[in-house]
Amino acid sequence: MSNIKNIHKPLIITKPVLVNLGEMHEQLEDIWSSGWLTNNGFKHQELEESLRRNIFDNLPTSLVSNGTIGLMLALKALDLTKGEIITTPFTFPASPHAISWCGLTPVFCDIDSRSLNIDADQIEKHITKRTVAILAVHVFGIPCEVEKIEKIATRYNLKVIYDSAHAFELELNGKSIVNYGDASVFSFHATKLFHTIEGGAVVFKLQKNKNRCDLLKNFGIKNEEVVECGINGKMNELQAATGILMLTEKDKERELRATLIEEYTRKLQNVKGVILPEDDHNISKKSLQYFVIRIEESTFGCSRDVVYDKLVEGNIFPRKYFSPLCSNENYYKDLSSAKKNRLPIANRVVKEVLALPFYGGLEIKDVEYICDMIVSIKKLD
Ligand code: T4K
Repeated sequence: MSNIKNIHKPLIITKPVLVNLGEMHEQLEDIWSSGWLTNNGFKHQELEESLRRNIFDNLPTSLVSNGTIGLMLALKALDLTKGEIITTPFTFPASPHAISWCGLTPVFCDIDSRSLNIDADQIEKHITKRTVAILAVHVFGIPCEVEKIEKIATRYNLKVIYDSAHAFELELNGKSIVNYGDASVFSFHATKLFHTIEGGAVVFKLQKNKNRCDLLKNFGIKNEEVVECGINGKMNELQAATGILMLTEKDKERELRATLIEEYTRKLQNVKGVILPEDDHNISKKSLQYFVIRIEESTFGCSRDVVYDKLVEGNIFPRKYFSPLCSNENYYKDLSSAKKNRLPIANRVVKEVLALPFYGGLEIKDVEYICDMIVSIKKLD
Protein backbone atom coordinates (compact mmCIF):
# COMPACT_ATOMS: atom_id res chain seq x y z
CA MET A 1 0.00 0.00 0.00
CA SER A 2 2.92 2.37 0.65
CA ASN A 3 3.79 2.12 -3.08
CA ILE A 4 0.32 3.23 -4.04
CA LYS A 5 0.60 6.15 -1.64
CA ASN A 6 3.78 7.24 -3.36
CA ILE A 7 2.34 7.20 -6.83
CA HIS A 8 -1.21 8.42 -6.29
CA LYS A 9 -2.09 12.09 -5.87
CA PRO A 10 -4.21 12.87 -2.81
CA LEU A 11 -7.96 12.54 -3.41
CA ILE A 12 -9.86 14.81 -1.03
CA ILE A 13 -13.60 14.90 -0.34
CA THR A 14 -14.28 17.94 -2.50
CA LYS A 15 -12.77 20.88 -4.35
CA PRO A 16 -14.72 24.08 -4.87
CA VAL A 17 -15.87 24.92 -8.40
CA LEU A 18 -13.81 27.94 -9.42
CA VAL A 19 -15.62 30.45 -11.61
CA ASN A 20 -13.89 31.71 -14.75
CA LEU A 21 -11.28 34.25 -13.66
CA GLY A 22 -11.72 36.50 -16.71
CA GLU A 23 -15.47 36.65 -16.13
CA MET A 24 -14.91 37.31 -12.44
CA HIS A 25 -12.69 40.20 -13.43
CA GLU A 26 -15.55 41.69 -15.47
CA GLN A 27 -17.87 41.28 -12.48
CA LEU A 28 -15.32 43.04 -10.28
CA GLU A 29 -15.02 45.90 -12.77
CA ASP A 30 -18.82 46.36 -12.56
CA ILE A 31 -18.64 46.41 -8.77
CA TRP A 32 -15.65 48.75 -8.68
CA SER A 33 -17.26 51.21 -11.07
CA SER A 34 -20.52 51.21 -9.09
CA GLY A 35 -18.65 51.76 -5.82
CA TRP A 36 -21.34 49.61 -4.15
CA LEU A 37 -19.91 46.68 -2.20
CA THR A 38 -22.70 45.36 0.01
CA ASN A 39 -26.14 46.18 1.54
CA ASN A 40 -28.58 44.92 -1.11
CA GLY A 41 -26.43 45.98 -4.08
CA PHE A 42 -27.08 45.38 -7.80
CA LYS A 43 -25.40 41.98 -7.90
CA HIS A 44 -27.32 40.88 -4.80
CA GLN A 45 -30.59 41.92 -6.42
CA GLU A 46 -29.71 40.17 -9.68
CA LEU A 47 -28.77 36.88 -8.00
CA GLU A 48 -31.76 36.87 -5.65
CA GLU A 49 -34.15 37.49 -8.54
CA SER A 50 -32.48 34.90 -10.74
CA LEU A 51 -32.58 32.20 -8.08
CA ARG A 52 -36.20 32.97 -7.21
CA ARG A 53 -37.32 32.77 -10.84
CA ASN A 54 -35.12 29.97 -12.18
CA ILE A 55 -34.51 27.64 -9.23
CA PHE A 56 -36.95 28.37 -6.41
CA ASP A 57 -40.31 28.18 -8.26
CA ASN A 58 -40.95 31.91 -7.75
CA LEU A 59 -41.21 31.62 -3.98
CA PRO A 60 -40.03 34.53 -1.81
CA THR A 61 -36.22 34.29 -1.58
CA SER A 62 -33.78 36.12 0.66
CA LEU A 63 -29.99 35.85 0.22
CA VAL A 64 -27.95 35.61 3.42
CA SER A 65 -24.30 35.62 4.48
CA ASN A 66 -24.17 31.84 5.15
CA GLY A 67 -26.43 28.86 5.78
CA THR A 68 -26.11 28.95 9.58
CA ILE A 69 -27.23 32.58 9.80
CA GLY A 70 -29.94 31.62 7.30
CA LEU A 71 -31.30 28.99 9.71
CA MET A 72 -31.30 31.50 12.57
CA LEU A 73 -33.00 34.15 10.43
CA ALA A 74 -35.62 31.64 9.28
CA LEU A 75 -36.49 30.76 12.89
CA LYS A 76 -36.74 34.44 13.89
CA ALA A 77 -38.70 35.42 10.78
CA LEU A 78 -41.22 32.68 11.63
CA ASP A 79 -41.49 34.11 15.17
CA LEU A 80 -39.98 31.05 16.84
CA THR A 81 -38.41 32.51 19.96
CA LYS A 82 -39.12 29.98 22.71
CA GLY A 83 -40.03 26.33 23.12
CA GLU A 84 -38.84 23.06 21.60
CA ILE A 85 -38.00 22.16 18.05
CA ILE A 86 -37.95 18.54 16.96
CA THR A 87 -34.91 17.79 14.83
CA THR A 88 -32.47 15.14 13.69
CA PRO A 89 -29.21 14.23 15.45
CA PHE A 90 -27.68 13.16 12.12
CA THR A 91 -26.67 16.50 10.66
CA PHE A 92 -23.93 19.12 10.67
CA PRO A 93 -23.85 20.91 14.07
CA ALA A 94 -25.13 24.11 12.40
CA SER A 95 -28.70 22.72 12.49
CA PRO A 96 -29.09 22.24 16.28
CA HIS A 97 -26.78 25.21 16.94
CA ALA A 98 -29.16 27.55 15.09
CA ILE A 99 -32.00 26.29 17.30
CA SER A 100 -29.93 26.85 20.46
CA TRP A 101 -28.67 30.30 19.40
CA CYS A 102 -32.27 31.39 18.99
CA GLY A 103 -33.02 30.40 22.60
CA LEU A 104 -34.99 27.27 21.69
CA THR A 105 -34.34 23.67 22.73
CA PRO A 106 -33.58 20.97 20.17
CA VAL A 107 -35.39 17.68 20.75
CA PHE A 108 -33.67 14.86 18.91
CA CYS A 109 -35.80 12.33 17.05
CA ASP A 110 -34.34 9.12 15.60
CA ILE A 111 -33.74 8.73 11.89
CA ASP A 112 -34.91 6.42 9.15
CA SER A 113 -32.31 3.73 8.42
CA ARG A 114 -32.67 4.07 4.63
CA SER A 115 -32.98 7.79 3.95
CA LEU A 116 -30.91 8.81 7.01
CA ASN A 117 -33.41 11.66 7.52
CA ILE A 118 -35.63 12.29 10.56
CA ASP A 119 -38.07 9.38 10.88
CA ALA A 120 -41.44 11.05 10.28
CA ASP A 121 -43.23 8.15 12.00
CA GLN A 122 -41.44 8.97 15.26
CA ILE A 123 -41.99 12.73 15.32
CA GLU A 124 -45.40 12.67 17.03
CA LYS A 125 -44.14 10.93 20.16
CA HIS A 126 -41.80 13.88 20.80
CA ILE A 127 -44.53 16.53 20.62
CA THR A 128 -45.27 18.28 23.92
CA LYS A 129 -47.02 21.51 24.94
CA ARG A 130 -43.73 23.29 24.33
CA THR A 131 -43.18 22.07 20.75
CA VAL A 132 -43.30 24.91 18.24
CA ALA A 133 -41.68 23.50 15.10
CA ILE A 134 -39.97 20.69 13.25
CA LEU A 135 -36.54 21.35 11.76
CA ALA A 136 -35.80 18.54 9.33
CA VAL A 137 -32.73 18.15 7.12
CA HIS A 138 -32.67 16.72 3.58
CA VAL A 139 -29.45 14.92 4.47
CA PHE A 140 -27.06 14.37 1.52
CA GLY A 141 -29.82 15.66 -0.77
CA ILE A 142 -32.25 12.81 -0.02
CA PRO A 143 -35.69 14.36 0.53
CA CYS A 144 -37.44 14.03 3.89
CA GLU A 145 -40.93 12.53 4.01
CA VAL A 146 -42.37 15.94 3.26
CA GLU A 147 -46.03 14.92 2.92
CA LYS A 148 -46.06 13.08 6.27
CA ILE A 149 -44.27 15.95 8.00
CA GLU A 150 -46.76 18.44 6.56
CA LYS A 151 -49.70 16.42 7.91
CA ILE A 152 -48.20 16.28 11.41
CA ALA A 153 -47.41 20.00 11.34
CA THR A 154 -50.94 20.87 10.31
CA ARG A 155 -52.46 18.59 12.97
CA TYR A 156 -50.40 20.15 15.78
CA ASN A 157 -50.08 23.67 14.38
CA LEU A 158 -46.29 23.50 14.10
CA LYS A 159 -43.98 25.39 11.77
CA VAL A 160 -41.70 23.38 9.47
CA ILE A 161 -38.19 24.46 8.53
CA TYR A 162 -36.14 22.41 6.10
CA ASP A 163 -32.39 22.64 6.39
CA SER A 164 -31.73 22.31 2.66
CA ALA A 165 -27.98 22.87 2.83
CA HIS A 166 -27.48 19.72 0.69
CA ALA A 167 -30.57 20.11 -1.46
CA PHE A 168 -29.89 22.84 -4.02
CA GLU A 169 -31.93 22.06 -7.19
CA LEU A 170 -33.48 18.98 -5.60
CA GLU A 171 -36.87 18.36 -7.21
CA LEU A 172 -39.65 15.99 -6.21
CA ASN A 173 -42.01 14.96 -9.00
CA GLY A 174 -40.96 17.98 -11.05
CA LYS A 175 -41.39 20.49 -8.19
CA SER A 176 -38.60 22.23 -6.32
CA ILE A 177 -38.17 21.01 -2.76
CA VAL A 178 -38.84 24.59 -1.57
CA ASN A 179 -42.55 23.98 -2.10
CA TYR A 180 -42.61 22.12 1.23
CA GLY A 181 -42.45 23.68 4.68
CA ASP A 182 -42.61 27.28 5.87
CA ALA A 183 -38.96 27.89 5.03
CA SER A 184 -36.10 26.11 3.25
CA VAL A 185 -32.56 27.16 4.08
CA PHE A 186 -29.68 26.68 1.64
CA SER A 187 -25.93 26.88 2.17
CA PHE A 188 -23.81 28.36 -0.60
CA HIS A 189 -20.53 27.52 1.14
CA ALA A 190 -17.49 26.92 -1.09
CA THR A 191 -17.85 23.15 -0.61
CA LYS A 192 -21.33 23.19 -2.17
CA LEU A 193 -21.93 22.45 -5.86
CA PHE A 194 -23.53 25.89 -6.25
CA HIS A 195 -21.69 28.38 -4.07
CA THR A 196 -20.96 32.02 -3.37
CA ILE A 197 -17.73 31.25 -1.39
CA GLU A 198 -19.72 31.81 1.83
CA GLY A 199 -23.43 32.46 1.58
CA GLY A 200 -26.90 31.03 1.55
CA ALA A 201 -30.55 31.66 0.87
CA VAL A 202 -33.82 31.31 2.75
CA VAL A 203 -36.89 30.52 0.67
CA PHE A 204 -40.22 31.13 2.38
CA LYS A 205 -43.76 30.03 1.70
CA LEU A 206 -45.07 33.53 2.53
CA GLN A 207 -43.90 36.93 1.31
CA LYS A 208 -44.39 38.47 4.76
CA ASN A 209 -41.77 36.11 6.22
CA LYS A 210 -39.25 37.06 3.53
CA ASN A 211 -39.90 40.74 4.25
CA ARG A 212 -39.24 40.11 7.94
CA CYS A 213 -36.07 38.16 7.12
CA ASP A 214 -34.85 41.06 4.94
CA LEU A 215 -35.39 43.39 7.86
CA LEU A 216 -33.75 41.08 10.40
CA LYS A 217 -30.67 40.46 8.26
CA ASN A 218 -30.10 44.24 8.13
CA PHE A 219 -29.91 44.77 11.93
CA GLY A 220 -33.71 45.23 12.11
CA ILE A 221 -33.27 48.73 10.69
CA LYS A 222 -36.09 50.27 8.64
CA ASN A 223 -35.84 53.84 7.37
CA GLU A 224 -32.86 54.47 9.64
CA GLU A 225 -34.83 53.35 12.70
CA VAL A 226 -34.38 50.10 14.64
CA VAL A 227 -37.74 48.34 14.62
CA GLU A 228 -36.54 44.83 15.54
CA CYS A 229 -33.53 43.23 17.20
CA GLY A 230 -31.80 42.11 14.00
CA ILE A 231 -28.38 40.86 13.01
CA ASN A 232 -25.94 41.34 10.15
CA GLY A 233 -26.80 38.50 7.77
CA LYS A 234 -26.25 40.25 4.44
CA MET A 235 -24.57 38.78 1.38
CA ASN A 236 -21.99 41.14 -0.13
CA GLU A 237 -21.50 42.02 -3.81
CA LEU A 238 -18.43 39.82 -4.34
CA GLN A 239 -20.29 36.80 -3.02
CA ALA A 240 -23.32 37.63 -5.19
CA ALA A 241 -21.10 38.08 -8.28
CA THR A 242 -19.63 34.61 -7.67
CA GLY A 243 -23.18 33.24 -7.49
CA ILE A 244 -24.15 34.92 -10.77
CA LEU A 245 -21.23 33.22 -12.51
CA MET A 246 -21.90 29.91 -10.75
CA LEU A 247 -25.37 29.87 -12.29
CA THR A 248 -23.72 29.31 -15.66
CA GLU A 249 -20.97 26.96 -14.32
CA LYS A 250 -23.15 24.64 -12.29
CA ASP A 251 -24.66 22.55 -15.09
CA LYS A 252 -21.23 21.47 -16.36
CA GLU A 253 -20.33 20.43 -12.80
CA ARG A 254 -23.66 18.61 -12.47
CA GLU A 255 -22.95 16.58 -15.63
CA LEU A 256 -19.49 15.59 -14.43
CA ARG A 257 -20.85 14.53 -11.04
CA ALA A 258 -23.65 12.48 -12.62
CA THR A 259 -21.00 10.52 -14.54
CA LEU A 260 -19.05 9.93 -11.34
CA ILE A 261 -22.15 8.55 -9.62
CA GLU A 262 -22.63 6.12 -12.52
CA GLU A 263 -19.05 4.91 -12.18
CA TYR A 264 -19.19 4.61 -8.38
CA THR A 265 -22.45 2.69 -8.70
CA ARG A 266 -21.13 0.39 -11.43
CA LYS A 267 -18.04 -0.47 -9.41
CA LEU A 268 -19.65 -0.84 -5.97
CA GLN A 269 -23.18 -2.09 -6.55
CA ASN A 270 -22.28 -5.75 -6.19
CA VAL A 271 -19.85 -5.40 -3.30
CA LYS A 272 -21.44 -7.15 -0.34
CA GLY A 273 -21.56 -4.92 2.70
CA VAL A 274 -21.41 -1.66 0.76
CA ILE A 275 -24.76 0.12 0.92
CA LEU A 276 -25.21 2.66 -1.86
CA PRO A 277 -27.34 5.82 -1.56
CA GLU A 278 -31.08 5.22 -1.64
CA ASP A 279 -32.69 5.64 -5.07
CA ASP A 280 -35.93 7.54 -4.43
CA HIS A 281 -38.16 7.34 -7.50
CA ASN A 282 -39.97 10.56 -6.58
CA ILE A 283 -36.76 12.51 -7.16
CA SER A 284 -36.98 14.12 -10.59
CA LYS A 285 -33.75 16.11 -10.17
CA LYS A 286 -30.92 15.25 -7.79
CA SER A 287 -28.87 17.78 -5.86
CA LEU A 288 -25.63 15.84 -6.63
CA GLN A 289 -24.03 17.32 -3.52
CA TYR A 290 -22.44 14.27 -1.89
CA PHE A 291 -21.77 10.61 -2.64
CA VAL A 292 -22.12 8.72 0.62
CA ILE A 293 -21.90 4.97 1.08
CA ARG A 294 -22.34 2.83 4.18
CA ILE A 295 -20.08 0.01 5.28
CA GLU A 296 -22.11 -2.67 7.01
CA GLU A 297 -19.49 -4.37 9.16
CA SER A 298 -21.28 -7.72 9.52
CA THR A 299 -21.40 -8.32 5.76
CA PHE A 300 -18.37 -6.31 4.60
CA GLY A 301 -16.04 -8.04 7.03
CA CYS A 302 -14.53 -4.97 8.67
CA SER A 303 -15.73 -1.67 10.05
CA ARG A 304 -16.11 1.74 8.39
CA ASP A 305 -13.24 2.99 10.56
CA VAL A 306 -10.91 0.29 9.22
CA VAL A 307 -11.93 1.18 5.65
CA TYR A 308 -11.39 4.88 6.38
CA ASP A 309 -7.89 4.31 7.82
CA LYS A 310 -6.84 2.14 4.90
CA LEU A 311 -8.15 4.62 2.34
CA VAL A 312 -6.14 7.36 4.06
CA GLU A 313 -3.04 5.16 3.78
CA GLY A 314 -3.76 5.07 0.06
CA ASN A 315 -3.91 8.88 -0.10
CA ILE A 316 -7.73 8.94 -0.28
CA PHE A 317 -9.43 11.28 2.19
CA PRO A 318 -13.13 10.51 2.61
CA ARG A 319 -15.14 12.04 5.49
CA LYS A 320 -17.20 10.41 8.23
CA TYR A 321 -20.08 12.90 7.86
CA PHE A 322 -21.80 13.32 10.38
CA SER A 323 -19.77 11.70 13.09
CA PRO A 324 -20.04 12.21 16.03
CA LEU A 325 -23.81 12.57 16.08
CA CYS A 326 -24.91 16.01 17.29
CA SER A 327 -26.71 14.28 20.18
CA ASN A 328 -23.39 12.80 21.36
CA GLU A 329 -21.53 16.12 21.32
CA ASN A 330 -20.73 17.52 24.78
CA TYR A 331 -23.02 20.48 24.30
CA TYR A 332 -26.09 18.30 23.64
CA LYS A 333 -25.42 14.92 25.27
CA ASP A 334 -27.22 15.74 28.54
CA LEU A 335 -30.55 16.47 26.87
CA SER A 336 -33.01 13.69 27.64
CA SER A 337 -33.76 13.27 23.92
CA ALA A 338 -30.02 12.75 23.29
CA LYS A 339 -29.77 9.45 25.19
CA LYS A 340 -28.24 6.77 23.01
CA ASN A 341 -30.99 4.24 23.70
CA ARG A 342 -33.56 6.73 22.35
CA LEU A 343 -31.69 7.11 19.06
CA PRO A 344 -30.68 3.54 18.19
CA ILE A 345 -30.74 3.89 14.40
CA ALA A 346 -28.75 7.13 14.33
CA ASN A 347 -26.18 5.66 16.71
CA ARG A 348 -25.75 2.60 14.48
CA VAL A 349 -25.72 4.35 11.11
CA VAL A 350 -23.23 7.02 12.17
CA LYS A 351 -20.61 4.26 12.50
CA GLU A 352 -21.25 3.13 8.90
CA VAL A 353 -21.32 6.28 6.76
CA LEU A 354 -18.46 7.31 4.52
CA ALA A 355 -18.63 10.32 2.19
CA LEU A 356 -16.35 9.55 -0.77
CA PRO A 357 -14.43 12.11 -2.85
CA PHE A 358 -16.97 13.74 -5.15
CA TYR A 359 -16.36 16.77 -7.36
CA GLY A 360 -16.27 17.44 -11.08
CA GLY A 361 -12.46 17.51 -11.26
CA LEU A 362 -12.27 13.89 -10.10
CA GLU A 363 -11.42 11.59 -12.99
CA ILE A 364 -13.07 8.28 -13.77
CA LYS A 365 -9.74 6.56 -13.13
CA ASP A 366 -9.68 8.17 -9.66
CA VAL A 367 -13.10 6.68 -8.92
CA GLU A 368 -11.84 3.31 -10.15
CA TYR A 369 -8.82 3.60 -7.86
CA ILE A 370 -11.03 4.46 -4.86
CA CYS A 371 -13.44 1.60 -5.56
CA ASP A 372 -10.63 -0.90 -6.19
CA MET A 373 -9.13 0.11 -2.84
CA ILE A 374 -12.47 -0.48 -1.09
CA VAL A 375 -12.78 -3.90 -2.71
CA SER A 376 -9.18 -4.78 -1.81
CA ILE A 377 -9.78 -3.83 1.82
CA LYS A 378 -12.70 -6.23 1.90
CA LYS A 379 -10.47 -8.98 0.52
CA LEU A 380 -7.73 -8.25 3.03
CA ASP A 381 -10.01 -8.76 6.02
N1 T4K B 1 -26.78 22.52 7.63
C1 T4K B 1 -26.13 21.48 7.11
C2 T4K B 1 -26.86 20.18 7.01
C3 T4K B 1 -24.82 21.61 6.66
O1 T4K B 1 -24.17 20.54 6.16
C4 T4K B 1 -24.18 22.86 6.76
C5 T4K B 1 -22.81 23.03 6.31
C6 T4K B 1 -24.90 23.95 7.31
C7 T4K B 1 -26.21 23.74 7.73
C8 T4K B 1 -24.29 25.31 7.49
O2 T4K B 1 -24.05 25.98 6.29
P1 T4K B 1 -22.90 27.13 6.22
O3 T4K B 1 -23.10 28.03 7.41
O4 T4K B 1 -21.58 26.45 6.21
O5 T4K B 1 -23.20 27.83 4.92
C9 T4K B 1 -17.96 21.77 5.45
C10 T4K B 1 -18.59 23.13 5.21
O6 T4K B 1 -17.81 24.18 5.80
C11 T4K B 1 -19.99 23.26 5.67
O7 T4K B 1 -20.56 24.34 4.93
C12 T4K B 1 -20.81 22.00 5.37
N2 T4K B 1 -22.15 22.05 5.87
C13 T4K B 1 -20.10 20.79 5.96
C14 T4K B 1 -20.85 19.51 5.69
O8 T4K B 1 -18.84 20.69 5.33
P2 T4K B 1 -15.97 20.94 6.85
O9 T4K B 1 -15.50 21.26 8.21
O10 T4K B 1 -16.13 19.52 6.49
O11 T4K B 1 -15.10 21.69 5.70
P3 T4K B 1 -13.56 21.59 5.38
O12 T4K B 1 -12.94 22.93 5.60
O13 T4K B 1 -12.95 20.42 6.05
O14 T4K B 1 -13.54 21.36 3.79
C15 T4K B 1 -13.87 20.11 3.22
C16 T4K B 1 -12.89 19.83 2.08
O15 T4K B 1 -13.01 20.78 1.06
C17 T4K B 1 -11.44 19.79 2.51
O16 T4K B 1 -10.95 18.50 2.23
C18 T4K B 1 -10.73 20.78 1.64
C19 T4K B 1 -11.73 21.23 0.60
N3 T4K B 1 -11.76 22.68 0.47
C20 T4K B 1 -12.49 23.41 1.37
C21 T4K B 1 -12.54 24.77 1.27
C22 T4K B 1 -13.33 25.59 2.27
C23 T4K B 1 -11.05 23.28 -0.54
O17 T4K B 1 -10.39 22.60 -1.37
N4 T4K B 1 -11.14 24.64 -0.68
C24 T4K B 1 -11.84 25.42 0.19
O18 T4K B 1 -11.91 26.65 0.02
O19 T4K B 1 -17.36 21.71 6.70
